[in-house]
Amino acid sequence: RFTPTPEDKFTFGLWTVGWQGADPFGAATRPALDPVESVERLAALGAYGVTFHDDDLIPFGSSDAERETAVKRFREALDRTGMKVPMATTNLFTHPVFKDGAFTANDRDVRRYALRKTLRNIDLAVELGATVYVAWGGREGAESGAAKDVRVALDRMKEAFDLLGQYVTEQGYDLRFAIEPKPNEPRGDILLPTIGHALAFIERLERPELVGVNPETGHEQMAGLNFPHGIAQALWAGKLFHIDLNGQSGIKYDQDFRFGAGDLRQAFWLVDLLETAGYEGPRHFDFKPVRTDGFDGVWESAKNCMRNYLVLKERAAAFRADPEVREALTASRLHELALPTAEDGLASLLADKTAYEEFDPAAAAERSMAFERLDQLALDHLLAVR
Ligand code: GLT
Ligand code: MN
Ligand code: MN
Ligand code: MN
Repeated sequence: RFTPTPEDKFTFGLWTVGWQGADPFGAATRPALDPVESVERLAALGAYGVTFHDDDLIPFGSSDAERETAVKRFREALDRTGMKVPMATTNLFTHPVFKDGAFTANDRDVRRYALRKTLRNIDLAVELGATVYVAWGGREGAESGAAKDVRVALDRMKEAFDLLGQYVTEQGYDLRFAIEPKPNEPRGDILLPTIGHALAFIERLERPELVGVNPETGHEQMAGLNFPHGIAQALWAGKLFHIDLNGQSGIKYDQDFRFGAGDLRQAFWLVDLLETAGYEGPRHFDFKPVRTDGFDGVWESAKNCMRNYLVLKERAAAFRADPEVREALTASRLHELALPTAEDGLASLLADKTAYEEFDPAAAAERSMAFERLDQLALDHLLAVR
């Protein structure tokens, strides 16, 4: 029970279990992990696959020979374990060259370099079987007002995604892009800070059908937003191409806790949503094992990201199956929300005296929505006391 299998489609970034614990105030607390060991251990824990930044696999500045060896060892580990690589991404934030951004750096040479670095890794991503390419613009932003002309920077951002879209189209690649929003950190303010900003941006692109979002739990919550609501809108727009699951407690620095830590109620509603909405992509964990722990804590937290997802999946299913919940949903008129408001058409709405002239707002205002009972039923199921 609560033991994952590859069918659950759990995936992890190499950079998650591989995080060495360096933060702005302290040095690394753990040694580097060999990507091959990560693949093997995650496979043994029941994961479906791994994801990577170019630099996670091939250290920045590697020679062509070193690159070949790293890719070969990685590919052998994948073949041995049956692990998949559904997604890959580019590191456009660690090297100092990206201190003012990548696709929107003021320095044009840096922008051209960032595009080439990305295109190079797209080839590798496709070779390894990825169908989603994530773009987290962590350094695309500013700390002060005049430093970035945001409208012009968005032109450059659009230019970058248009070129990337042209590239995968011309190459005939089966690869779509997923923009990962974040409001701040490491920049004072980051461009495309929320799911909503990203969705609006995507519609301005040359090939909007190739671009969706990769929202991260904690990133929306850093902005005080309701993550399941954001995910629901991304699903509604047909744009949930990928997802980063982790834990966050309120509006503060990016905590990147394991999934299930942080805001547990939002995690419950999120799993309920993903499992009922027919989301079929990987359940990807992007967390940082706490730097207080050794590798025991790394593998323990990786295991528990998956365990917590499965526990919440069971709890959410129990909630949905409970006859009292169904009754409560009816009392709260959820079925009525599902009815079109004016399927009879505008003319008929205008002619309908019961809709306005004869409508009694005072009487309608008196009907209780009965949300309290419904929410307590959810909490009881979440706490497994029903
Ligand atoms: C980085 C960031 C994550 C992004 C990754 C993709 S890397 O760790 O904090 O949220 O998803 O570039
Ligand atoms: Mn994060
Ligand atoms: Mn992320
Ligand atoms: Mn992160």
